[in-house]
Amino acid sequence: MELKEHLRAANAEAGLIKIFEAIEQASKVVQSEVCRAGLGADIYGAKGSENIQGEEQQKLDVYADECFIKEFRASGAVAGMASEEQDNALQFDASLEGEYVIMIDPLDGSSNIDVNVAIGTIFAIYKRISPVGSPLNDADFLQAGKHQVAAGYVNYSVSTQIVCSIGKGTHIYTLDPKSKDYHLIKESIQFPADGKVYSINEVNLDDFDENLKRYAQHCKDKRKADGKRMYTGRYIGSLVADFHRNLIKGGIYVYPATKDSPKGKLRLLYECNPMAFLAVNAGGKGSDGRQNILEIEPTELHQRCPFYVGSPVMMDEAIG
Ligand code: P6P
Repeated sequence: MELKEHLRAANAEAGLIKIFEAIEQASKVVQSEVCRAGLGADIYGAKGSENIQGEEQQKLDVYADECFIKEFRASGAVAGMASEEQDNALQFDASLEGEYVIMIDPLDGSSNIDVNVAIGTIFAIYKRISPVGSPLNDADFLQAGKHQVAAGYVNYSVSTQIVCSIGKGTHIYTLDPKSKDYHLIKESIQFPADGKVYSINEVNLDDFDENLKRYAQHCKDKRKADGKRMYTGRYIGSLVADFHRNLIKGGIYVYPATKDSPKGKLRLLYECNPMAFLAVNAGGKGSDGRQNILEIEPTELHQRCPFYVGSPVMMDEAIG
């Protein structure tokens, strides 16, 4: 079943279906460039500019951002969007009957582009708060994650997949390279309750709070009945790739506050909230280490926060 048909069968609103058509189209354009990195168009490497985060933008970061802006603007369903690559939120023509706003990380893990490792697009979709047709304001974008009406990611990997939820389960769709359509391959995937994989960059170990140091040591020390290690570490440096493996096999991903990133590195609105929405709709959990991350009331567009997401048993063990 194609993605659009599956959404229609789930009674998704017409505007949401238009948005997912835009995501499908933009992701196919990005995928065709990602898989050609180094060939033809000069899209490898850094663009020679920085985003508002002060991070060096890769050429594909900017290219992907432009692709999604174009398709969302053309969809007629999106009033505006906030992007990791844009200092401020973009407002599309206010006269459009766009009922939705979108937060997006157009290409997460872009440092992996040059080494041919999986990267992703992460998006969160909300109903606008301001009246349709009027100018957007900050409140439209600074909504708690629990108000998301949909979220998802595109995983540009061995195959290109969209994993998304409209609040009724989390589903996986694979792009058929021949038909160029996304087809449902897994409906209502469930995060395994427990798992054996932890994804943490332990170069920051000395910065971890005592509780996380305890948990990291627990993962190192825990043995099975046969004396073999219980856990293994897997950290790809691409949130989408690590999350996707953990969603299927069971596991936990943690990016805590560190000396380099005292508020955490990941962004609440377009990385943590959408991934937590997917996790919760698959029976998993998402937290900032203290509370359900979907309850946090945002104050800034690009605010960062510590992030724990994964199998519920592992999350309870890690957070205590
Ligand atoms: P570090 C990529 O930049 C990203 O936002 C996530 O996709 C990834 O998990 C993390 O940062 C990697 O950060 O500091 O461990 O290299």
